[in-house]
Amino acid sequence: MNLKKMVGIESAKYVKDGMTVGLGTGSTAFFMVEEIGRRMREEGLSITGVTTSNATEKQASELGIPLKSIDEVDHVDVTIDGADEISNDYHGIKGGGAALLFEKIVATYSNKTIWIVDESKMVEHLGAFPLPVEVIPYGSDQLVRLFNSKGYNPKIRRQDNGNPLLTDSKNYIIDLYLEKIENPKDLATWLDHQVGVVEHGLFLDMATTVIIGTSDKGVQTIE
Ligand code: ABF
Repeated sequence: MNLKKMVGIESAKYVKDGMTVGLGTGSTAFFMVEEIGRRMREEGLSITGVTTSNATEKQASELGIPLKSIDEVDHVDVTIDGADEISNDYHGIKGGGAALLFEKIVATYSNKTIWIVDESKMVEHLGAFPLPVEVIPYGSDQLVRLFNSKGYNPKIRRQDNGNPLLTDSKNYIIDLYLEKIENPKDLATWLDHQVGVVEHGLFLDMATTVIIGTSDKGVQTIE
């Protein structure tokens, strides 16, 4: 079985009747949402979903999963989401799917956060995957210049037609090609203070559980 599908199905076991569940974004989270839909149909599972992107909202709606916005729920019991990189100390880079802002918002109000990945996402140090930074369009070129001056190799993420990609919040993504992030916490703090930066893809100390699909040892769950 596909490693992403394997961990998507495994993670859905953490979803219990009556829960409010943060539904992540990406090709791995896709399988988790599908499995929740299957359990609703075949086992009568009843949950409330809180989505992290328009794409997941579309998929969940088509499966008949009842949905609420993050502002309509008191809290989220568990959020299950993918990741682009997870380091040895379980920090993550997310945002390859341009959904990092809503993903971080939903994770922030979740009692548990489960990341589901295939083994290719596990790294020693963060940074080989370009770090997504969500920015307001006005001033984004100034931020590119600032990131360039810091040696962060910035690149505005663009659609095939060459126009900047717009997130669900109509912001831009600037990807920082850092190769290796020596101190994620310092970088996260610095980014948090740059005017025009809405959010970044460093998810530090946010995962309570990581479920890894491996080709030789099946599913590995780290709590
Ligand atoms: C999402 O999961 C994004 O932050 C990240 O880009 C994606 C990982 O994607 P995939 O599961 O498709 O590899 O949370």
